[in-house]
Amino acid sequence: MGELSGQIKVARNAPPPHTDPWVFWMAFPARTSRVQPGSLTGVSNLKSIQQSYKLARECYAAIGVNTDTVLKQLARVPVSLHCWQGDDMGGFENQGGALTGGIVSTGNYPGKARTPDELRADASQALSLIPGRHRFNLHACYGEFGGRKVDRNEIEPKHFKNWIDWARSLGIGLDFNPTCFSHPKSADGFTLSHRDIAIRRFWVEHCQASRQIGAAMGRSLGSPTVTNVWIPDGMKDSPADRRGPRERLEESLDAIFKKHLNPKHNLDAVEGKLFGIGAESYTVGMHEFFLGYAVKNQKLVCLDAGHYHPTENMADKISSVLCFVPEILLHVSRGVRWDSDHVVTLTDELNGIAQELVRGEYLERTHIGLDFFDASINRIAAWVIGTRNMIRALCIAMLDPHGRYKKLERKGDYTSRLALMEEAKTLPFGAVWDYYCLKQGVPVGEAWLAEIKGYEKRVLSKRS
Ligand code: RNT
Ligand code: ZN
Repeated sequence: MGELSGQIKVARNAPPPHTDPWVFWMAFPARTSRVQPGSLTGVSNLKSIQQSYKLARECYAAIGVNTDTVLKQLARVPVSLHCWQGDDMGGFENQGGALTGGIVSTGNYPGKARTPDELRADASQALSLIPGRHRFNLHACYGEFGGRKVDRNEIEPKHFKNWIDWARSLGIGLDFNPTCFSHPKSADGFTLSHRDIAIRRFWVEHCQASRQIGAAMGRSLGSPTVTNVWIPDGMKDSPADRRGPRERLEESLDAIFKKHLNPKHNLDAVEGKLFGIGAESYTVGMHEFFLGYAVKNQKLVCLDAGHYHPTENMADKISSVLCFVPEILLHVSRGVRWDSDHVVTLTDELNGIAQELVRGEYLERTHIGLDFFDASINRIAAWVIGTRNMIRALCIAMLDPHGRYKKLERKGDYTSRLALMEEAKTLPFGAVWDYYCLKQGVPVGEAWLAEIKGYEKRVLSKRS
């Protein structure tokens, strides 16, 4: 009994105690107005949610899991929503550049955010439908440059002032990324590993400026910004020289990270990849390269769930990598055939990631972010579906009686371990999840969709 208590460590970048959503719930009951008894139908009915939760709580208590404790822990895990789902990675440089770098967003669903204010409004709408307190992840090309041409190596914290003010008003943290693509100086497919030293220097300066912006964000919001470097560098066909670009990349990264920044403000992450569209034969910054770099320099490794061979299990990498680096960043994503960026759904892969974070007690060393692009459906709904699934998977993993599995494993009773793991797959976690949404003041079950449809009618449909 009580095996779970004390097992789940909360994320280091969790909101400060005064923003504990359970206190928030008491202080701002108005936020719950969308979830009034009688205003919803079917499973969303308040009374049935409470009754179902009561039964589920008893069921979990019988196997030593305290659901109330789980929900408190769950509320302390932030997920960073990626800005680029809101506008297909367009950004606001207003220079008419197309998305390049071997990544692509397909679809033309109407209502895409065209301005920073629209994107903030859309993101606020998404956040209001997601239980808990989360974060927002910006790319450098989402700065506000007042109609001026500010090149990537000239960006400054002031260009992100409105984003910082917005984040502060919501009580959330920000994360950041240099944008080393969709730019004339990345047109031939190389940036930090370019053979031309002037181009390399340009991208080094861009990444240095990005770290400063990350630090400014972290300092003003009181929560470290994770600044993640990903580059598209690679070749469509087999290179003659695989070594040169990699050695140049290491040199560029050393220059970028030379300046020490306070980790309370900025944390550096590096993200490797398997291949990109148009760069199928050679990726300079492949996983082994960036893993090695991160271990050597004690940086965060960013693991993107769509960046490995399809039969590789990203979840299994977590406990390996965390033997050697202090913390990790996750880009939770879903690969489908050639694409690495479908909306996150509640798959075995996703549950596997959540299980590893919970069972390995890695939440306080992990920064969970999302990375998918879908322009074929309502973009705000894509955020909500993907983020709710990430949190739902964490909820399921926290409810799992993994302490019992570990005991059985230590005794060598693999039969019981397998039997219990299978039984757990049909435990009533749905009732706990619904109750969590209710307590957090966000729509229960499918009720969030009506909010999105209303917003689409009121706001998105008016955009050309
Ligand atoms: C690309 C990487 C990277 C990007 C974002 C936009 O394959 O996953 O994280 O998706 O920086
Ligand atoms: Zn990614």
